[in-house]
Amino acid sequence: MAIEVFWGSGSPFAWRVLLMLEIKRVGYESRLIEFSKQQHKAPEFLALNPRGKVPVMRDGDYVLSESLAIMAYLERQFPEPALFGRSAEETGRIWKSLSDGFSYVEPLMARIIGPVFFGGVAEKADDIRAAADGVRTELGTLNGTLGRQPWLAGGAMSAADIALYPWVELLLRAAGREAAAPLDLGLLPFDSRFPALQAWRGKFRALPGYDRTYPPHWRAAA
Ligand SMILES: N[C@@H](CCC(=O)N[C@@H](CS)C(=O)NCC(=O)O)C(=O)O
Repeated sequence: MAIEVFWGSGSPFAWRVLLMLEIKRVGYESRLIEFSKQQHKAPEFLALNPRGKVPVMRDGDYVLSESLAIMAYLERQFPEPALFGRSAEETGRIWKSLSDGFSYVEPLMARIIGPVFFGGVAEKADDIRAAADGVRTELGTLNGTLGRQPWLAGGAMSAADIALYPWVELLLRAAGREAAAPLDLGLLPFDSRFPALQAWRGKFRALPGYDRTYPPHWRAAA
């Protein structure tokens, strides 16, 4: 029985897991959970993850939630290509970058993405602008890193790239929304402001299997 992945369209956490599976060329059964139908709060899903969040992975009798935990599991089950490093130094650099992402970069991005997609832009405008200042600084740092080396943690794509990539896409989707226009987030045009990050996005889009990971409702709305 193939690994099953329960995911939601546009969830950056779920997108990481799909990318990891595609990059490792692991076959999997896609179980798309529809948030609009509250499928993530249905008893069958809560039995897999009582928090009612995607992603969830099921491999035989083994069920796991939390995107980074699933990525770590997949790395042990399917070691090639190595995405958490081959040496202590590489592993340290990858976890440093992952930790920068979930500790500092992603929470700032979430303060922009949340109100743009779910409402409250006018009330939260000051906080969004403050978050955007921080995001620009963080993206500038990442852009500098990617100007010196091909991937966030060195010469090879790693879990650090895979974990951050969906957040960048989600941020840019939010930045392009009409609701974000009055905020002047200073993120667009992305390719001239952050050219190395733009080139890095292009490498993701060129991955075999990338299309299968792309949020279906984004495509439908395009
Ligand atoms: N820390 C979790 C976060 C998962 C998460 O927040 N998933 C969101 C989608 S982006 C979700 O399922 N939200 C539904 C809800 O909370 O009701 C992970 O890394 O997997």
